[in-house]
Amino acid sequence: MSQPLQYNPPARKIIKTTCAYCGVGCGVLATVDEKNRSIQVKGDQSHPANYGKLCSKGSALAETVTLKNRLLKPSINQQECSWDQAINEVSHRFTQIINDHGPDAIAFYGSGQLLTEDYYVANKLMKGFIGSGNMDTNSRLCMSSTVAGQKRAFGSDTMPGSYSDIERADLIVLIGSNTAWCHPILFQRIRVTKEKRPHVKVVVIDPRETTTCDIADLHLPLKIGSDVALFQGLLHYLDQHNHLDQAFITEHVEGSQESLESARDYDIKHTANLCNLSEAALNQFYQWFANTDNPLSLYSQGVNQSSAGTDKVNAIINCHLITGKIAKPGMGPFSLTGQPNAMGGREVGGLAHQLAAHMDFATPNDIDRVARFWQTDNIAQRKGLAAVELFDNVASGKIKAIWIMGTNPIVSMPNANKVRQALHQCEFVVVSDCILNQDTCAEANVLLPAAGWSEKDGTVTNSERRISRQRALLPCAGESKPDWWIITQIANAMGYSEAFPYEKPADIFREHARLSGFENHQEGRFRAFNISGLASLSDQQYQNLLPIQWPVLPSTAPDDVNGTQRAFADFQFTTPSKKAHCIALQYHAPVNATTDEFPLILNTGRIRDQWHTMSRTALAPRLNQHKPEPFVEIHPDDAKRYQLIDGAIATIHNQQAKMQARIVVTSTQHVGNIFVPMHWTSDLSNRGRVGPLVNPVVDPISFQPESKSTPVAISLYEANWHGFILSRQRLANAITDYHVEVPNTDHYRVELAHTEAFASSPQQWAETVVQSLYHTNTDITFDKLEWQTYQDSSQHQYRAAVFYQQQLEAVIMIGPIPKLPERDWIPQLFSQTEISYEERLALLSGRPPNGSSNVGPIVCACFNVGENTIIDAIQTHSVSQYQQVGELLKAGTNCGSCVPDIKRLIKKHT
Ligand SMILES: Nc1nc2c(c(=O)[nH]1)N[C@H]1C(S)=C(S)[C@@H](COP(=O)(O)OP(=O)(O)OC[C@H]3O[C@@H](n4cnc5c(=O)[nH]c(N)nc54)[C@H](O)[C@@H]3O)O[C@H]1N2
Ligand SMILES: Nc1nc2c(c(=O)[nH]1)N[C@H]1C(S)=C(S)[C@@H](COP(=O)(O)OP(=O)(O)OC[C@H]3O[C@@H](n4cnc5c(=O)[nH]c(N)nc54)[C@H](O)[C@@H]3O)O[C@H]1N2
Ligand code: SF4
Ligand SMILES: [Mo]
Repeated sequence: MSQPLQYNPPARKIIKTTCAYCGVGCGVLATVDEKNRSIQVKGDQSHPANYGKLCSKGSALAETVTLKNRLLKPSINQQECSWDQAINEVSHRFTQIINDHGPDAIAFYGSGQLLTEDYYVANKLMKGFIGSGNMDTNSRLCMSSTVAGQKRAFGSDTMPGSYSDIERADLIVLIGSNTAWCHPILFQRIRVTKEKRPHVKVVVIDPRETTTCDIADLHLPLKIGSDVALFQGLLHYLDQHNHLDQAFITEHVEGSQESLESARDYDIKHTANLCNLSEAALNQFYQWFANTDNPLSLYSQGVNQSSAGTDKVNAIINCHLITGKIAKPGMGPFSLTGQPNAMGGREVGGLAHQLAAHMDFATPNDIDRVARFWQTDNIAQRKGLAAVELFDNVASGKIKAIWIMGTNPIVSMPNANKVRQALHQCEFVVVSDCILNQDTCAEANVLLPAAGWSEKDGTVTNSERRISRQRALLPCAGESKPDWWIITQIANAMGYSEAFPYEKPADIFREHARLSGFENHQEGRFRAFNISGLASLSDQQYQNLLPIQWPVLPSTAPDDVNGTQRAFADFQFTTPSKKAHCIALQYHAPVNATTDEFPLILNTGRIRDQWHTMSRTALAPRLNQHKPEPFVEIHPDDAKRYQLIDGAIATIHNQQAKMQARIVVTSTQHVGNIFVPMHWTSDLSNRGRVGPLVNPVVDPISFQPESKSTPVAISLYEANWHGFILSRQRLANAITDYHVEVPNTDHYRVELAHTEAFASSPQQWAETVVQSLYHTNTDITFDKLEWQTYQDSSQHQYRAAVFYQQQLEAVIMIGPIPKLPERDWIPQLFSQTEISYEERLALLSGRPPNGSSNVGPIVCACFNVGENTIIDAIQTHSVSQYQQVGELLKAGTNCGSCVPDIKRLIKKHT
């Protein structure tokens, strides 16, 4: 078995790479200390995505490069094994299942977090050699509506614009995008643009009043799912008020008549009604769009994750086509991609209906073309199953083996308990991941340790079609290996070694680049995805590749380091006629409506400092403090209706499942909607996973799930008691009905609530808990711990502080209602070698000692500045600008992700 040629970090230990997280694709400058296996990061000033800035997640990357929770060795049925054994087992079982049941009995489920090279090899193995279309990816849950919409409009999945359009636009429309939290560096670019050019207008179209609204001139809190109506209304308005660009339409657009016809009923009154918006607000937006030469429409999951996702995408594109406001500087529809390589995965054909290099099963001759390029006679002849159907087929037993790479479907798929059950009963499950206790790993027969960010080497493509290098900074942890290597080994073991001769990522990249140019520009058609200009990069040139935007044609590369800033700049679209397509559309409400039994719509999404299923961001203590617990946001009217109290716990349920989350009463929510973040897993919260509730309804064209609209019911969770524990040792298991863990630097915090009363007393319960913490600890035994307790039986209050010698080991506080003593001042005590008399008293009284204050929930993750500290500064110094808070406390001066929060506090407290 050949070993992967590892990228050797150069002697100079500052290495340029790309951030591990979102599709902004920021350049990172890493200073590497290989001896101590640690890095420091800062933004790469030369990278055109971020020009030196990083958001809160990017800034904390160094804290995630830890061996804690790492998956370090391969295993078969929980028994550690060698790589040879693991590879033999996988290839043997796959081959056996293919022989017995045919290739469609096997599936791969990949991820936009794989590098392009990993993804290319996985897709080639499944579609080209195993001979089934069953390779799909979590991009199905993320980008597939955009893929389908762009394909309908432009003939290919190609986003025309560039980030530099942000600085050139005069109207920026953010549709279904919480840019401030999910694409923070682009949000900062928008903010700066607005500061420099104050006439620039920003419109936010989102049912929630998100942090992104901080810079909005207009917020349209539309009814969930009604974007098609809103943009059909705009199309009709543009038509009625003579804003069509007839010359552009005649030359470059097909289908405009049918499209305008389909919008005829959407006058402002009717549209306002469908969207639950005021006519005046709609009119304002329509006027701005009509009268601005360069509007830029950035959109994300509020658009894609819908049963009308593809139509929403086309509804937006239609308005740009009909006015000719597209493929020119500062304007156009602009899909924001989610994952670091959401775009790269589509380039290699990671979705089940795609083949490779923007070729697919439906386009005549593509199958034959790719087969000739790959030199295979076993290529799949038809598309495979899309994610939801794919897991349904795992559940029904039609798919007997599945290989999951770089994604956590037990948390992120809709109806996620069904996915867990499906994997549980599946004959053979292989999981490649870097994290040990990720939910999906628990269902694996074979667990393969993948190299992670900081160890991997390859390329990713960001939202603006820019290919950047991700470079290895550190050696692979333990026995982990890069994904491309793992897949190549399995391909070889299955007998396909001639087609998988790769020794390093550059070999794969060159082949991928060659395929993109293979028989491109034939039969009167061309494929926009063409990077054949990079097909002959030497290893050294690949190593040094600068961020570059596709297409990259042989005539331009590799000398032209910028590639193509604007796709379709000559208005030659990738359709047979070279014209773009307007699509005739009709608005449909989300598939499942509310009922008396399930009267609320559940909307789901992201928070500022966590990344998806938290496997990596939760490793960085400072990222766990902004929103430490799963929560549900609900409008005050609904809270009243359902008798919910801010700060208490709610139970949310529907016919599929039930979950619990902390209640946040806020008028930023629409009446009738609730919002729950997608992030919490079984590992950190026993009842905080929202995926099990999400309905598995999909868009009929893109098959993307409707993750933003599920009917549910809500009620108050009436716990017998509430509590929290802060402890130096980690609790092994959930000990109460409601249990959420918040990892921190030198201790763990667990928030608790329980349905039953204590069997005997809180003291006895607390002793049992602490005993379990020190059960396996050899240095400290339970009997050596010193206890201080306070109990008020009449008030049902209990507080305990546990010490070993002079150090704090644990704090436990219990009460009958959710409101418990403040705890934000306690963490610092864990770093002290001694706890003073005052501090001991304070712990028992549940109040910070005199003179020290409770900092409140952390707002600025970079400098650990709490809400109370900021409010105090605002009031003491009569602060009116967020920059003043920066001068006083440093808050907001590093990554800037908390600036909207600071501005809100200023607004509220001056
Ligand atoms: N902090 C952080 N950043 C991330 C990620 C992360 O996990 N954490 N993940 C990355 C990934 S993979 C992705 S895909 C992106 C997602 O980035 P976004 O799409 O910005 O994030 P979401 O929070 O999923 O959803 C965006 C908004 O859509 C709104 N919405 C819901 N329904 C509708 C609707 O019908 N119409 C409209 N117009 N809006 C609606 C929601 O209220 C929500 O505020 O973020 C990326 N960036
Ligand atoms: N309810 C609801 N559900 C959603 C969404 C929503 O808005 N609401 N959004 C959807 C969207 S847009 C997305 S993108 C998905 C994301 O959902 P997932 O993809 O399931 O989430 P992650 O936590 O990013 O999972 C990535 C896994 O890959 C591992 N990993 C990281 N790097 C590597 C690597 O290099 N190789 C390998 N083999 N493994 C690696 C990580 O440890 C982690 O376990 O969730 C979707 N689900
Ligand atoms: S915006 Fe933040 S998470 Fe996204 S790539 Fe940049 S630093 Fe990383
Ligand atoms: Mo995503």
